[in-house]
Amino acid sequence: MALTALLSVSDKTGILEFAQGLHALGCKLLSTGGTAKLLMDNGLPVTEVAEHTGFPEMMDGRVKTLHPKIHGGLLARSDVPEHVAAMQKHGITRIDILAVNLYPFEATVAKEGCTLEDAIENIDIGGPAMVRSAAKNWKDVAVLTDAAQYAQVLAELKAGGLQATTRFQLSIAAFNRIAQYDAAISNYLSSVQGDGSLAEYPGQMNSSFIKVQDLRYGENSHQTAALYRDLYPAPGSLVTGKQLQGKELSYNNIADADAAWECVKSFEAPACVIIKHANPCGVAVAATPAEAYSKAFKTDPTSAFGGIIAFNRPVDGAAAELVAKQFVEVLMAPAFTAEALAVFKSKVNVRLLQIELPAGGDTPWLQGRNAQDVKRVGSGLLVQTADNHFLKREDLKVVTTLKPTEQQLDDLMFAWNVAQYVKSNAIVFCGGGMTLGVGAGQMSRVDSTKIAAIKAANASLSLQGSAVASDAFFPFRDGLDVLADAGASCVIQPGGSMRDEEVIAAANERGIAMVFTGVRHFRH
Ligand code: 93A
Repeated sequence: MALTALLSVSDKTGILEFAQGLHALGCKLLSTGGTAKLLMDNGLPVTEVAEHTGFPEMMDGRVKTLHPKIHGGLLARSDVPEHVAAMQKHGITRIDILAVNLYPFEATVAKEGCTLEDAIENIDIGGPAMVRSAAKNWKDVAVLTDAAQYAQVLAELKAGGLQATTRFQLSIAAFNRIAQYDAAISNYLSSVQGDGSLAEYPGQMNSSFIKVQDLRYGENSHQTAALYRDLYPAPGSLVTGKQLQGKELSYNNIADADAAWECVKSFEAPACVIIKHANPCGVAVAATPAEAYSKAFKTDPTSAFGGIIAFNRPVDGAAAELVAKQFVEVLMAPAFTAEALAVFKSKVNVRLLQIELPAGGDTPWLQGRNAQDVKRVGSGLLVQTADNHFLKREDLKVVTTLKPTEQQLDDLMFAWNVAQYVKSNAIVFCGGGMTLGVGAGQMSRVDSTKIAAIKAANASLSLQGSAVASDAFFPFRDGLDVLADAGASCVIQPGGSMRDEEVIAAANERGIAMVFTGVRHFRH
């Protein structure tokens, strides 16, 4: 017997070709108003749902397919005699294939100036009802909720019929889609405040994530893990990246790659960032990626071994040659030239990750950034707006008698930028567009300062005349004394300590120029 397909789609992409394919296979086509019109205009024989049910579409289309002839046709089991008898008794025809995509709720609420009324009108009721009916009855019905599924279904039908596994996969995809859709509605509606504006945080935190891949294991080998992405990831974000070659990315690779990518994107000049254990162990800006890499590598060659390296410019042959001399876990960039790819061809284990950055925009550092940061705590969730504060020179307040020179200001701004991506307590010595010593993640600021100085000494880098950034204020003068002893000539820090006066006096005494930012960059 000929199959019956019901097509009801808001996004008409690919539907005509799909319907033509079904028609060529002898399928009977049922359709709702707008979809039916498109198919008829293109010469396909279509029965409108209204004609099929004997009820017109009504109430502005709110009631189109909510009818026993539709839901009976989707829910009846072919292996239950009572279901088959009920169909016969009530003149219900089986619907074998259902293609539905829903009213564009997510796109509607994403539009500037969307009113509550617009949003409500775009809540699809009949579509999800049909999708759920069909997905529940997957043994009898194939449900398509995405144009990307049309080709495979047609191909299998042509080859003699749909596989049961395909119908089951389609059912899972359908329930996933409905869950996302309902989450979007629930998140949106619970954010509407009394005055009609939207709250920054939804009253619900319904997640809309899609699994990207299972990972071999988590942070340690006894932990299982997987990577998920936002339903609509921001362009230029890590999860939009494409792995060009190399071993499978691990959990730690991905965590470090994210740290590297967020940091490198924050620079406007060609930059290179080398990350180990989520902290930068070398950051530099230069005229070319190759130069930036050489400088970044010099900060801490020992730690850079097996690092995650990110560039904010295409990696060319020269940069690739240099990087390939070391053991590298992951190399990421907006693009790789043919010469660069040739260099890594024989290094099959090196993971190359290409993440395209959207062109233009006044704020390239904001591209692909999350608006929110989320952290699990016990059975709870901490949510905050992401640390997207970027400092402008005019925001700086000079607090010492000695004023920083233009060159020192450049170095201080660079150091501050890096410090934002270093785990607290963060102390970063810089000079000439590169990091000279990084002290990260210590419980005391003075220890971070000592470690940063030790790191520079280990790499035989001079700290004489260097610029230092501290992610938060110095609670006492001891940290300042350590960095002055190491040779620093200027310091950037938030200020705001009870003992600011003591710290400023120490800077004056040690001949250091100091600026306050008024903001801090804790990162835990
Ligand atoms: O307004 S609804 O919630 N009520 C319905 O009964 C119904 N049936 C299908 N929305 C309904 N649909 C949706 O209409 C589908 O999910 C699809 O998005 C859209 C297709 O309408 P048309 O074919 O007229 O463009």
